[in-house]
Formats: sequence, structure tokens, C-alpha cells
Amino acid sequence: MSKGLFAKKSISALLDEASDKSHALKRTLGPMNLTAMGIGAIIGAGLFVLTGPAAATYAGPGVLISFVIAAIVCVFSALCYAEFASMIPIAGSAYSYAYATLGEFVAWIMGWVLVCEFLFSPTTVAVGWSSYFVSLMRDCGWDISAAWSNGPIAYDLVNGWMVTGNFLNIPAMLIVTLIGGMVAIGIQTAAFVNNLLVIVKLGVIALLIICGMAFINWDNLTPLIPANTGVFGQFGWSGVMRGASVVFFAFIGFDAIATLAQESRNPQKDMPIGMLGSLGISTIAYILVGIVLLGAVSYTQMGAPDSFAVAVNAFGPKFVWLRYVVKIAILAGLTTVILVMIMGLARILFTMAIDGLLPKAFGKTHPKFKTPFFATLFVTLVMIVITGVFPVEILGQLTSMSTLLVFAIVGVGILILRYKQPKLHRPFKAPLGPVIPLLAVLTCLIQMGALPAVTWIQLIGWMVVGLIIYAVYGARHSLLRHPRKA
Ligand code: ALA
Repeated sequence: MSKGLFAKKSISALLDEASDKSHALKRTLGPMNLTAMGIGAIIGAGLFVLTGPAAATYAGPGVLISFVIAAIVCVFSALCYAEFASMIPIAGSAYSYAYATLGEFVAWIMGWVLVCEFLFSPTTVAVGWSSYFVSLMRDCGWDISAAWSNGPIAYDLVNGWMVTGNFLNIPAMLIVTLIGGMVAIGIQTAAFVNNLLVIVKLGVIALLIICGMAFINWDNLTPLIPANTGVFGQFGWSGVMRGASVVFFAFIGFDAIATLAQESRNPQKDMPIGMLGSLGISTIAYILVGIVLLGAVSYTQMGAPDSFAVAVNAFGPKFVWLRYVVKIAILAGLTTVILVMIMGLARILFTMAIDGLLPKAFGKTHPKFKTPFFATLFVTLVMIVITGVFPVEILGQLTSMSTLLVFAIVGVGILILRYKQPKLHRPFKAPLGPVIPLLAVLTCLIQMGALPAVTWIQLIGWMVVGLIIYAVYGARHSLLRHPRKA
């Protein structure tokens, strides 16, 4: 007999599946690797590209407070994630948590929204990677033509959709191909490369902070919150809040660690360490870099996306070399975001396929590499097309919106499970009773409310597509609802 739309999967069934040999992934990751994966996914375009414009347009030096606010929101959610990931260490992450607490329909929505987060953040980052690469190559004397480093289609509010005359964004396509291929053939190689790049990224951030300290002009940081211009969101506290919703993007990624639960040697202990550790290290880095950046140059000059170059220029001619080093670090930083997000997305599709909600091929592991091979190649191919052809930047804050929705539902899931199964073994438990999950839900909803109407419309559009796919495929093939198909 078929079960209903809200049929739940028991936690023991979820755990049994994870240990089932036919879907086994290779357990090789320890706490250091997981923390590095988290830092790899977190520190990227949010810091290097968005900080300057968020300061110049919304918050002034108050963007430092925006960082703290966004970090607090993420800590609430990270604590909830850590509780779930240690209790249900499954590659499906929030999708699996929803399956256990809110039933299949919500789980599908969750999975589909996660796809949005894990698809559009790395593609946006890959397009940013391409522009930094072109700029670094120009510094080295090689001019890559615009026709081969930009997509053929563009969109803007005034002219609508346009054909640009460019061919393809080749650098973006190449980096996705390279990373996707590497991720497909083994988690150990991917983790090794990620570790190296994270060391480069953090090393250069430390160098930037040390070199830049001498150039901090405290006058640039006062007043910390410039007076509001009279328009909501332009400086003042409303600007700080809007800044927080923009720089929230900079914190996305710690949740990707949850998708590595089945490759973690000791997920019960190491998942919380990886999530909270990477979030803590990234937050400290953001605040210190922010102080140096905004101390070196007035926030009014930070509007350009290459605000880091503007700040390094202010250090004077002795530091010209730092400009190149920073560009290399940015490229390394953006590469790791792409890497971890491709891994995460493949593992979410992998888990959904095991549940029958997506075609079986996604749920197969490679006999030799022990990775979700097909899912990884599929994800890579889709990302190659998106980065090469489409103007992903029009999706603006859709990634943040979808992530906030996922975080809010994770908070709800924790509350439900605490109420319904209070005795369940929780290797890690968010402190203060229901306070943290409640705050997680509340702060995420508030931030979602602050995002523009166009982003809401995009989210609704994305959901409609997801619901159609569920109706056409997932609902009919779900193994939980139609066990005879198993
Ligand atoms: N947090 C990631 C970044 O900033 C998505 O690029």
C-alpha cells in the first residue's frame, strides 16, 4: 500500500542505509580535513567581492557589524546542523533531516532548495573566478579576449535579455571541468588539494592583515555606522542590516560539511568540530580583514568589485607584489568554494536517488573510486553549461534566500525531534534547550523578509519547477511511499 505525501523515514532506516555496502562511500576524512573543507566552502566571493560594495552602498564601516550579525545567525544554524549531523550522519544533509522529521514532501522541497544553493553559489563563484583569472593573466602580459571569457547571453533590467556577441566563458568552464573531474575520481585527492588551497588562502589573508595593520587610519572607521541618508537600507542601522543580508553569502558553505558525513571517519564527533570550527575561523578572518580593508581606504572608495586591489594600492608602491599575491589567493579561495560545493551537490543528488526520488544512476557509487561518480559528472556538466553560457549574476541573492530557507527548516526539524523523540541519543546537542533552534528559525525568517521581492519571485519559480519534477518523477518512484518498487 502506498504511504502518504508526508511519510517519514525513521532515523534507524536512514542509518541502516548509510551503512549499506552497495551505497558505501570511503570514510577517510578526519576533523582537520572537515574543518578545511568548511573553510574551503566558506571563504570566497563573499569576502573578496561583496565586502567592499556592501560597505560602499549599505553599511559603511558598519559592515563589520553586518559580518557579526550574519555570523551569529549562522552560529544558531550551525549548532542545529551539528546536532543533526552528529545524530543522522547522512550525505543528504538537511534533505535527510527533513525526511526524518517533516516527511517526504518537505524533504523533497528541502532537497530541491539545497540544489539551488549548491548549484548557484559555485557557478556564481566560477564566473567571478574567470574575471580574476583574466585580470591576473593580463598582469602577466596575456590578454584573454572578452569574447572567450564571457557568456553569449546577458540580462539587465533596462534592456532585458541580450545576445552579447561573446562566445563562451571558457575560463569558468575550464575550472569547473578540472575541479569536477578531480572530485569525481576521489575524495582523498580532492581533500588534499582543498587543504593546500586553504593554506594558501589563509596564509595570504594573514599576510594581508599583517602588512595592512600599519596602514589602518582609524578616521576611516569612524563613525562606525554612517548616518542614514533618509532611504531605508542606505547606511544607519537599516544599512547595517541590509549589509548583513548581503554578506550572509560569505558564510554559506559550513553546511556543505554535513554532506560529507558518510565520508567522515567519526561523524558523531567530527561533524560539529568541522562546522563550528570552520565558521569560527572564517568569522575571525572576515572581521580582521574587514578592519584592515576599511581602515586603509574610505568606504566611499570601496564600490568596485576589486576593492581588495584598491586597499592594497593604498599600502603604497612597496607593496605592489602583494596585489598579485592577493589575486592568487582569491583564485585559490574561489576554487575551493567550487570544489566543496560540487562535492556537496553530488552527494545530495546521490542520497535523493537512493530514496528513489531521482533516477537510480545518481545513487550509484563508482566501484573503484567509491564516489558518487555519475552524480558528480552530471553536476559538473550542468555547471559547465551554466557558467559558460548564462548570466548567473541575475540570480543575485537567490542563493542566500534558499540557504536561509534550508536553515530555517533545519531549526524546525530540531524542535520537532526534541519534542517527539527527546530520548534519542544526541552525540552533540545545541545548548539552552529550544532557545537556539528557535532563534535560528526566527533570525533566518527575518533575513529572508529583508531580501528583495525579485528574489522571492525567483524562489517561487524554482519551487514550481521542483514541484513539477516531484509530481512527474519523485512521487511515483519514492521507495518509501511505494516499497514494492524497491
Ligand atoms: N561563502 C561562499 C563564498 O563567499 C559561497 O563564496
